[in-house]
Amino acid sequence: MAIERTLSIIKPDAVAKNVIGQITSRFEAAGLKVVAAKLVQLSRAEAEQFYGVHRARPFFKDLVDFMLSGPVMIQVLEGEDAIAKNRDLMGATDPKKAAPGTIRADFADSIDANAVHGSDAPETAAAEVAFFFAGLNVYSR
Ligand code: RTP
Ligand code: MG
Repeated sequence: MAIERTLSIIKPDAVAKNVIGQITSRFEAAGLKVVAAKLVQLSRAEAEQFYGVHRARPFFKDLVDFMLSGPVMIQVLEGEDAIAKNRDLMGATDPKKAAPGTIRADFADSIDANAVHGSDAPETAAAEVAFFFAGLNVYSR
C-alpha cells in the first residue's frame, strides 16, 4: 500500500463540541500523521468552490451555510492508504447509518452536521490539499 495524503476537515459542529483533539487522536491511533493544519473561518466563496461538485444538489445551500456556521479545523493527514483509512474512521455520511465506533457515529448529529469531511479519491485529495494549502508548508513526517 502506498503512502498517501488526504484532506480532513473537522466541521463547525465538532469544533463547537470541543472534540478536535478526540477526533485527531483517532487519526493518530490509526497511524495517520498530521502534516499540515489550520483553524479557519471559511468564506462563502471558499465553501461553495470546495463543495462545487454538489452545486446542483438540493442540499447545497444548507451544506454551504453549515460550513460557514463556525470555524473549521483543516488538516492534511499522511500515512499508508490514508484516503480510504480516513473514510473508514469517519463512517457513513448519515450518522444514523455510520458503523459503531466511527467518528460520525460518535460525534455527528445529523447528515448535515456530520462532524468531518474527508477526501474520497486520490484525485480529489490532491485537489483539496492544493486548494487549502497551496503555497504553505506540508511536512513529510
Ligand atoms: P464529505 O464530502 O463532507 O466528506 O461527506 P461525504 O463524502 O460523506 O458525502 P458527500 O456525498 O460528499 O456530501 C457532502 C456533504 O453534503 C451533505 N449531504 N446531505 N441531505 C442529503 O441527502 C445530503 N447528502 C449529502 C452531507 O453533510 C455531506 O457530508
Ligand atoms: Mg464527499
